[in-house]
Amino acid sequence: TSGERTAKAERMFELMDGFLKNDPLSLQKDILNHVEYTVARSRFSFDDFEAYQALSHCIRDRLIERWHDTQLHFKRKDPKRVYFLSLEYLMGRSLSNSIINLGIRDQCADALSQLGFEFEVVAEQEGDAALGNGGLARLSACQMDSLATMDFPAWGYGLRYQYGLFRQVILDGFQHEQPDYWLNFGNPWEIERVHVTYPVKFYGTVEEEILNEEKYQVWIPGEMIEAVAYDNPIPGYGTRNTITLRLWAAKPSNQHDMEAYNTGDYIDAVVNRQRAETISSILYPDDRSHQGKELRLKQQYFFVSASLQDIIRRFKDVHKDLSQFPDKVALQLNDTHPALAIPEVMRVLVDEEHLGWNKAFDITCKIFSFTTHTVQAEALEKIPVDLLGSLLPRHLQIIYDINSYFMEELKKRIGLDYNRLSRMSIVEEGAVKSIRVANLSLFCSHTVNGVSKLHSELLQTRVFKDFYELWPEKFQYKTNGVTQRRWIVVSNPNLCALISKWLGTESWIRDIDLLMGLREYATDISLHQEWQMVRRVNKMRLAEYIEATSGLKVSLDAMFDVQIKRIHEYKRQLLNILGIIHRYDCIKNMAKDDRRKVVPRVCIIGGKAAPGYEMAKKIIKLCHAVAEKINNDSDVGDLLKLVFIPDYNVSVAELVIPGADLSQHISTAGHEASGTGSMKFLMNGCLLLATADGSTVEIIEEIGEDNMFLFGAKVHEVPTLREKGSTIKVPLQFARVVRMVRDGYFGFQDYFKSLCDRVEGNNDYYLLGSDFESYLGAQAAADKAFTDKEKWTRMSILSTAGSGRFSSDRTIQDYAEKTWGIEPCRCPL
Ligand code: CR1
Repeated sequence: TSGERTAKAERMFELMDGFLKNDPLSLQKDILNHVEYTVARSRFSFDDFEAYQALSHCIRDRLIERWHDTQLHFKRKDPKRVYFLSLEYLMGRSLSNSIINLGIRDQCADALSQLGFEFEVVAEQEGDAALGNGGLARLSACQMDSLATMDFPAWGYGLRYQYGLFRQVILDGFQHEQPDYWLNFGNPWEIERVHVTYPVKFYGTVEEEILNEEKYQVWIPGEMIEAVAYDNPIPGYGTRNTITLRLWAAKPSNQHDMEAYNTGDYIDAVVNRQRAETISSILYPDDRSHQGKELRLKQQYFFVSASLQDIIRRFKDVHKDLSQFPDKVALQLNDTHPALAIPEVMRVLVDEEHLGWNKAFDITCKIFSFTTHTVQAEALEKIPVDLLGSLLPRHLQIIYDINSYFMEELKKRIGLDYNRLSRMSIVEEGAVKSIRVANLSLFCSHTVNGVSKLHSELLQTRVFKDFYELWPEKFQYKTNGVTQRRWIVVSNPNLCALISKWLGTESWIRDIDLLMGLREYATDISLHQEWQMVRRVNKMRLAEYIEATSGLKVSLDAMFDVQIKRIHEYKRQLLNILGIIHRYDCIKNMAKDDRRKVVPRVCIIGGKAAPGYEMAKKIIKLCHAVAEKINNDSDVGDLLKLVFIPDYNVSVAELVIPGADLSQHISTAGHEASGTGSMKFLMNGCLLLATADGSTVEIIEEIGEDNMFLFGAKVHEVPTLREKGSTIKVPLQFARVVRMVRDGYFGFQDYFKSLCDRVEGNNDYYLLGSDFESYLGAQAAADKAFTDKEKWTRMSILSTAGSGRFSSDRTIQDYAEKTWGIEPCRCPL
C-alpha cells in the first residue's frame, strides 16, 4: 500500500547519511574503506595500483549517485532521447577524467598525498579501455563526454569486447601483435547488470503464419544467445548529469537447448554453450576493410538487437502507441556498422507488433540518421547475401522488401535508367551477390552527414552523387570535434591553468568560444614567457618517456615533430620518413660549418598497422631501419633523431600531444574524411604541417594560412595528377631518397622493394613524388619559423585561441539541433 511505501521511504532516508562528501578527509576515509573492504588489502600497506583501485571505487560510488539522479530525472521528464549506436569506443583511462568532470581534482590529490601517494602516479596505474581502432572510435568517446556535459538525454550503446585493440610490440623493428586482455585486473568503471539481459536470436528459418486472417512471417531461430548489460557511467563536466554507455557482453542462454543435457555428454554440451561468449570476445583490428566474416556480422546484429530491445522496452514503459516512437527516440548510426538496426526495427514493428508495412516503414525512416566516416567507395561495407540469409533469414527478406519499394520509388523519379538503378540498388548483383549497407542506410535515414565540410562535398559530388541529386535535403555536414576536457584539462593541466589565468575564468571548459579571448594576448611578452615555460615542461615529460621506452636521449632545444595515427598509405607516414631521409642526407653532405645552421629535430612517429596490412607494416619497419642508422651516426648527433613510439593509444596521445612543437597531417588531399588528431594538437598550441584535406580546410579558415605550414596538391588537382601518372616530373631529391632505400642503405633491401615500387612511376597513387617538393618547402618554412621564438610562440597561442570551433561540444550542439531534435534535460542539484 502507499502508506507502507511512504514508511519504507522514510526509513531509508533515516538510514542514509546523505550524499558522499568530497572534502579531502572524507575522501581519505572512503579510500581506506575501499582498500580494506573492496581491494581487501591492509590499510597499512597498499601500493600504487591498489591505491588506484581504491580511489577508483570511491569515484565510482560518486558517479553512481549522480547517475541514479540523472536517470530518475530523465524518467520523470520523459524527453526525446538520442541513442548513439557504435561498434567502437576508445575511452582510454577513466580515473582522471571522471575526477575532473566531478570537479574534485584538488581534493583527491590532497587526500592521496596525505596518505603518502601522488595523484599522477596513481592515475597512471590505469590501463586503457581500447574498444576501438582509431578516429571513429575516439570520436565516439569525445562525443559521449560532450553529450553528458551539455545535459542531453543520451545513451551510448556498444559491445563489451573482452579483448580490445591489440597491443603493438616491436621486435627487431617489426610490429607484432599481442592480445589486450584489458579486464585481467578488473574494471571498476563498469556496473554489471545481471538482470538487464535480452535474448538474441540467430539462424533458423522463416515460416508463414495466419493470424486473424492476416499473413505474418515468423522467424523460427536456430540459436539463442543472451546479451548482458554492462553500464559505464559518463559524467558531464560542471553538471550533475551522468549518462550511460551500455555495453553488451554475450553469455550462453539458459533458456534454450535443454535437450543437449539428455545426450549424456554433459561436458560437451556445456563447452558448446560456452562458445556463445566468443561473439563479444574480440574487436576487429582492421579499421577500413571488412571481409564479410560471419563473426563480425554476428557482433553487429547481437549489439543492435540487444540495444533495440532495451530501447523499445524503455519506450513502452511509458507509451503504448508506437506511432509516437519518432517523437521520443532518435537513433544515430555511427557509420554503417549498426545498420542492421534498420531491418531489425522493421521486423519488430511488422512481425511482432503487427503494424502494417507502410506504417512501420514510415516510423523507421523518421528515427534513423547516419554518419559516414570514409571517403573511399571501396571502403563501404557489403554483406554477402548468402551469409546474411543463413544468419538472419528474416532480415534478408525485409531488406529485399525495402529494396523493391526503393526501386519502385526510384523508377518514378528517374524512369528506367538501368545503369543508375543498379548503381543505387541496395542489392549488388556481382560475382558475390551482396547488400550495400551504405545504400540501405542512405535510403532509410532522414539525415546523412559527412564529418567535415570537404568530406560532405565529396560525398555529394562523388561517393553518393546519385543519392544527393535526388534527396539533397537529406545531406548535412558535421565537422568533427574533440573534447577540451580530455585534451586540455586532463592531459595538459599546466596549459589549462595558464589559459584560465589569462582569461580570468574557467568557463571555457564548458564554453569553448571563450578561448578566442586569448587572441588579445597573442603578442603579450609575459604570456609568451609563461607559454614557453609550460611547453618546455611538457617537452621534458615527453623526453623522459622517450628515454624510458627507447633509451634515446633527446635534446629539449630541438623541434619535436610528431606524426601519430593509424598507419595507412593515404596518411603518408612514408612521405614523412622519406623527408627525414632527405634531411639526413643533407646534413651528411654539408660542410661542418654549415651544420651549425641546421634546426635540430626530434622526429616522432607512432601508430598501429592492421595485422594483415603488409604495406603499413613495412612502413613501420622502414621507420625503425632509418632510425637505427640516423640515431647512431655521430656526424648527426642532436641535429636529427628519429623515434618510433610503440603501442600508440589514447594515454600515450595524452602525453605526446602536449609535448609536440609541430605535428603532421599530410594525407593526400581528398582522402582523410576529417582527422581529429590535428584538433587535439591545435588545442595544445602545437603548430600544424598539413595538406588541405578533411577538417584542415576549416582549421585554415579559423587560424589563417599564416599560422600553419600548408603544402601539397589540392583536392581538385589530384585526379589530373593521377592521370598524368609517370609523366609527372618528380623532383630529383625524391628519386634519390627512394633510391637509397632501394639500394639497401638502410638494410632489408628485398623487404623494402615493394614499398619503393609503390611510390614510383604510375604506381604512386598517393602522390608522394609530386607533393615532395612542396612538402620539403613547408618543412623549411617550419625550420625558419622555429628559429624565431617570438613568432613561433605567437603562432602557437593563436592555434589554441582558434581551436574552439573544433570542440565536440559544437559538433554535438549541431547534431542535437539539426539532426536529432533533442533538448537538454538538466538534472537539478
Ligand atoms: C576517418 O578516417 C575521421 C574519423 C572520425 C575515420 C577520419 O578522417 O576523423 O573517422 N574513419 O570521423 C574511420 O575511423 C573506420 O573509419
